[in-house]
This record gives sequence, C-alpha cells and structure tokens, in this order.
Amino acid sequence: VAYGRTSDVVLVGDWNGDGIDTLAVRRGNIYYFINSLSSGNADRVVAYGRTSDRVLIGDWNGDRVDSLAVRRDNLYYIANGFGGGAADRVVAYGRATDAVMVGDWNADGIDTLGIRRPAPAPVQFGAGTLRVGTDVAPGTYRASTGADSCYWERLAGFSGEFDDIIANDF
Ligand SMILES: [Ca+2]
Ligand SMILES: [Ca+2]
Ligand SMILES: [Ca+2]
Repeated sequence: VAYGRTSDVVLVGDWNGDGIDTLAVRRGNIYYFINSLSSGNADRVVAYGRTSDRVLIGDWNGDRVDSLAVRRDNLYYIANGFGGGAADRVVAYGRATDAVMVGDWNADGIDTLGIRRPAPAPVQFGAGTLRVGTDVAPGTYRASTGADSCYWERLAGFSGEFDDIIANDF
C-alpha cells in the first residue's frame, strides 16, 4: 500500500470500529485517516492539537473505535470522535518528563495511560551514625559491591551502651 508522504508520521488504529486496524498519517497537526488497507485518498482529514504535541492512539471510551489524544507536557487532550476542535476530555497525569504508553490495563475495553519514570538515583552515605527520618529516609540500604565488609546497627538511642542496639550484623 502506498499512502501519504515519506515525511509523514504513521499511526495505526481501528478508525471505524470494524475490528481491523488501518493507517493514518500525521502531517503537522493534520491527520489523514484511511479505513481500508489500500492506496488512495484519506476517508477523513482532521486538524487536532498543535504540531508540537505528541500524539497517542487509543479507544478512550470503549466504543471499539480508536481515536486521537495529544500530549502537551503532562496534559492529555482526548478526542473520542474525529470532529477536531476541542478535546472531549483533558486529563492531567504524571510529569512532563515521564514516558507515556497506552493500553487497556484492566481489560474493560477502555484504553488508558501508563507512565514510565526512571528510578531515582540511589541515596548514598558513608560510615557514621545517621538518624532515620532526619539524616536518611527510611528504606533499605546495601553495602556497595566491592566493599570488604559492612557493620550496621539499628539503635534505640545514642548512649553508646549495648542496650541501645535493637539489631546489628556484620
Ligand atoms: Ca477499521
Ligand atoms: Ca473510542
Ligand atoms: Ca481499561
């Protein structure tokens, strides 16, 4: 099938709810939908969002018809139809720096968003006595690989007496 231009962004979805995915191409903020897997003219041409928006495809309302959503920072402008114009829903989700993906995560026939966010950098500290909640956040800390040894204690107080040791290991 020859469709669109080489420079177009290609999208895939079921634009008419017949259970068959076909192509659409994006050129700036113009979307050219075709409902058959054949060369030819678009069945629908829709202007939506801005050229700088990231576009997502999903069945946002569970009617078996896929449609557009555009992302602008952490705002998602969801369209359930192909009329262009204003979004049917605007949803704020996650952070502008998150990677986003679309899926039907609970099998209810409605696509929704998922975001991926890199794990924060690990917190590190050296030898010493640290107050949990003040000097370090509560959590699990591990000796880095290559360390010869690691002695740790959990303390009930800072008296230095053995009675203050709740747990320890070497
Ligand atoms: Ca279709
Ligand atoms: Ca839909
Ligand atoms: Ca769902």
